[in-house]
Amino acid sequence: MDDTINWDVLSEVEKLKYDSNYLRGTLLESLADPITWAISPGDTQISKFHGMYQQWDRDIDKERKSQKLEPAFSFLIRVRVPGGVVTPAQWLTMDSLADKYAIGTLKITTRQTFQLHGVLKKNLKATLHSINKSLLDTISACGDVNRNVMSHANPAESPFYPEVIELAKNIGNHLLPKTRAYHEIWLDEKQVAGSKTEEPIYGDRYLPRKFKIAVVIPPNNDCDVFSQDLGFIAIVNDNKIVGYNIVIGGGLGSTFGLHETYPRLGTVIGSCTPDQVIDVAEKVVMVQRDNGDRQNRKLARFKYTIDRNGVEWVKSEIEKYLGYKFLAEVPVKFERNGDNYGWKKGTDNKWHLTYFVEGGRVRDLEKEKMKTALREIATITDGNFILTGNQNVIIAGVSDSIKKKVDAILKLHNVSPTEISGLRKNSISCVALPTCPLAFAEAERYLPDLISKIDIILNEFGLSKEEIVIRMTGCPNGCGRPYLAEIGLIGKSPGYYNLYLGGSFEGTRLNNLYRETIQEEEILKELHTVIKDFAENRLENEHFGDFTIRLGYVTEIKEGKEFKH
Ligand code: SRM
Ligand code: SF4
Repeated sequence: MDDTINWDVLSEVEKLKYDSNYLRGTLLESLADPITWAISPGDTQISKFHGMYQQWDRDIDKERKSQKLEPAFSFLIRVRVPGGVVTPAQWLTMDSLADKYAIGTLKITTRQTFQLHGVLKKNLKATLHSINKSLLDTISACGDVNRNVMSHANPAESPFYPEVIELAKNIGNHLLPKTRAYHEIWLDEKQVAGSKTEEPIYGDRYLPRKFKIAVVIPPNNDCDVFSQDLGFIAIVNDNKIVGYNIVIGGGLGSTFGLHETYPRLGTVIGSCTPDQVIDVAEKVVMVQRDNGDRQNRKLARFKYTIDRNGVEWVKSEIEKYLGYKFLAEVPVKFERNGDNYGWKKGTDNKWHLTYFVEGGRVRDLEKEKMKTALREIATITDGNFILTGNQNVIIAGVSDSIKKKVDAILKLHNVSPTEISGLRKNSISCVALPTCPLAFAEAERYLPDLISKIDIILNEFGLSKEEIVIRMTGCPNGCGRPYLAEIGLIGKSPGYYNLYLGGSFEGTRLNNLYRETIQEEEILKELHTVIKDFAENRLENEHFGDFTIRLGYVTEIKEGKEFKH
């Protein structure tokens, strides 16, 4: 026990991390306990660092309670896939694990990775074994550490893709915890007697809170770089990447009623050369480690460390840790967030198909067999799969002959890319019910139907092709990055949502509250009015979000602190 620390004022999780012997906790005992499907409360925190969350099926909660049974506990497993690149063999492993141990679906997340839902405690070890055998892992996919590093996803859109994806992987690897706890617990590695764990980057209590990093190549902002704790924006000059602008302190989570919590867009603090990026990432993480709030987890993200101490102070602190100063910011221009769909040929002379997966849920329906089709493609492709930060998949790097086969397989299983509205193309919904314990309302299971209804309105005004970013979440934590949407819907209670307008198409502006706690009928009525006005009074090429600000439907939010929910 470290007597210099006043444990009484720190959050409970700080003590758990410290006592966990570098993330071992009592997980082995919890796994061996046959009486319950759950793990101990302390281990539910520690297991996050190993890439899993204990959950229960909320759809059958009441029934279980009435039968005096414990909730139907199971686990969400989140994989670590830097930049979302998955080989065909890895895709096949995940596909079969979904059927064997999970609920039969693969969830592509907003951070370019897979989640399996519904894995029982008794099957955790076998699932993790298979994932690791395929050369993927789940280390640090969750927990108070750096999470899955995101990267520009589409190889067809930039000749710099290979450089950027390599960088994302290197940042992710560099920031992995050094403890062997994961390997001992899940992969049966023997603890070396007398060996001492050290965490030079994280220390013995890891970070105060989760930490997120992304690398993007303008003009595409497909990772929503301003929502990340730390972002790197490629600066291209003379046909090469000459450096990266550094953005710090983005973050979206907030809590209804707690006005000291708010979404915040990242601030650009300068730039660095490509070979400084890993050093910069390490030192930014260390500054947050040493200055983040360890008493109140609601205020522990890097964005609050920055707003508490000031951007200039945090910048100078990072420079102090680095031992050198940042270079000046170089102006860059973003044109959009989201994904560009369809087949595109890259400068690598290969074909890349960006394929829409609604809500990121890969599954087979009665007639449309997406999961089967993607499995079959994995058996014939000569390229990779790339998961995008917008919950889609790119069937990447295929030759001419394979391209034809991919099209044929998609057609055979009735899941060829079809003409969908510009609104649906730009939609994201978080998981929400039934698995997310924090959800107040539906999101993934509801947004597709709501979009069909909004599409009728868009159609009425000849706007069905108009690209408008819409995002829905079941609570204000922001997992679907709704605060950056042109139309944001955030669940308040079953069937009720706050409606936000005014985000920019480029992901560079927060939206603002337009209507509070409304149901579907009212959402549609409100949107009908605004969409009609947009059709009649927009400027040439004006995006919906910009229009709602220009016309005063909502005011522009300049700083996260102004945000209201
Ligand atoms: Fe998230 C918690 C799902 C991206 C902000 N998020 C959760 C949990 C684990 C609920 C929990 O703590 O028990 C959700 C599990 C639901 C389920 O059943 O699967 C969950 N988050 C997701 C995913 C799967 C949403 C999706 O549909 O794709 C995304 C997984 C990303 C990944 O692969 O790592 C996901 N979460 C995000 C993002 C977006 C992003 O990172 O780009 C955010 C907003 C950005 C940010 O972090 O500020 C986000 N999730 C949160 C928060 C609020 C954090 C905060 O600062 O307050 C929570 C709650 C928490 O940490 O206490 C949370
Ligand atoms: Fe759950 Fe809320 Fe995240 Fe949706 S936004 S997945 S409801 S925590």
